Amino acid sequence: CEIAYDPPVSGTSLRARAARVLNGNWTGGSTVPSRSLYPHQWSWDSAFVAIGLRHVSPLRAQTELETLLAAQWADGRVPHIVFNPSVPLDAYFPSPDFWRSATAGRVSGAPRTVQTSGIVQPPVHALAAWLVHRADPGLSRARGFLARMYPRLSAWHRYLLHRRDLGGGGLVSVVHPWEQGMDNSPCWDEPLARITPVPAHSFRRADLDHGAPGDRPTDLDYGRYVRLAADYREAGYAEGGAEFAVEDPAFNALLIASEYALARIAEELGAAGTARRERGERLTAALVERLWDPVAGTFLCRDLRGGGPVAGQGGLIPERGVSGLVPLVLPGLPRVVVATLVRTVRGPHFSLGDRTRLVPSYDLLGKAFDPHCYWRGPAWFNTSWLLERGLRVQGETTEADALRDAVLDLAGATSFAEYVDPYTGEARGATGFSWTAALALDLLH
Ligand code: 9WN
Repeated sequence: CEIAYDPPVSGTSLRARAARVLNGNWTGGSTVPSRSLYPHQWSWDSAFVAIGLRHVSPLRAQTELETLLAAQWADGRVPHIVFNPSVPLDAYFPSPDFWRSATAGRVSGAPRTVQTSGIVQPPVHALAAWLVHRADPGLSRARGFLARMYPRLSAWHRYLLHRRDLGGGGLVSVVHPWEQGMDNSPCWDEPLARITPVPAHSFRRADLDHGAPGDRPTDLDYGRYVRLAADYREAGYAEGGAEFAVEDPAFNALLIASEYALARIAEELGAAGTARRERGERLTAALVERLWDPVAGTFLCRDLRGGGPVAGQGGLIPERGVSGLVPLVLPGLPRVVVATLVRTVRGPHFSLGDRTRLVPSYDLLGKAFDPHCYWRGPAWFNTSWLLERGLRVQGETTEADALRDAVLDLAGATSFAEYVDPYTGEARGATGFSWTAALALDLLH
């Protein structure tokens, strides 16, 4: 069975090297992001992994998503981590004994067979499922892959659209920076500053056993992450009282892209996709209405707990992160928004194709910019893959081709680094990182 999953790979081509990274990180039912730093299954990582893995083993790509969705909660949420029971508790923090999904998540219907976290990550899964299906439709149909995935993916989107519309304007809010996936982005500095951290000595950070402290979030950040997660857990993982509630452009754009993918999945299964397409259009309009800032030339995050002119609607956070560029993946954006976004990607704040080869995670001119610190400046491969896709969707083929070449060059040159210095391309964080290998594989096809 393992042999069928893992076709042997030989040679030194980029394809072979990337496939070997994914084989090395495969645990039998899913892929760890990195053997050292992240020894469990992560939600959006698995979606990106499946997108690349489909070119090497469509069966394993299907299994990757099936394993993740098997850990879905009864309320529809797909947890951001599915824990591997054979990994020691002290290998990653926060571990299952922190989240206590089986007890604290009982009201929300956490699974009993597997331990998970209680927060979520960006919903790239329906898009991934559709792309995985297309890699081998015969295998997918024979295994009933989409027929089994569809109800779970629908419930996942339902959870987000109904339980997470905390601003009442149609968009989804994240209640923790880990949910959005760009953990210590300067976009979170303002809403996080209001959170009282737990004392630093009350937890032990396993990440510092593997990562350079200067490349990782600070202890103060962690104190706040822990406070928010513990409060959410104590509330039984029910929304409502969230002290941190932010509408993020990338999270919502990925939901919309996935909603369009769900429309195509529905049609493949013989159902109608029209209502989902219409929802995608409505959500795109809400995204523009609530998060577009024409002066900044990008989408911004809306801090629902911050101050602003309309009570309960918070205000836009004046920081340019790569998240604000991700809506480029949406086909239905107004033309003026697309033209402005493309100018912003090329302009001094991100300087793509000029001073940077991959898209930095944060504004090069921003006061918090740091080329080495995690999501405060370094360029990541998943966001560059999304931007490559976005530029291509918008007909910016030359730019998209250049970005694709840069992703492939730097993925190989850095041994599939987790992130890189956006100016020099120097590897930072872990190497042998799964989504870097997977998304390079995807761009090779
Ligand atoms: C917390 C696994 C994950 C990614 C996130 C990235 C990082 C975790 C951490 O690693 O977050 O979820 O421990 O720092 O920020 O995007 O999914 O690769």
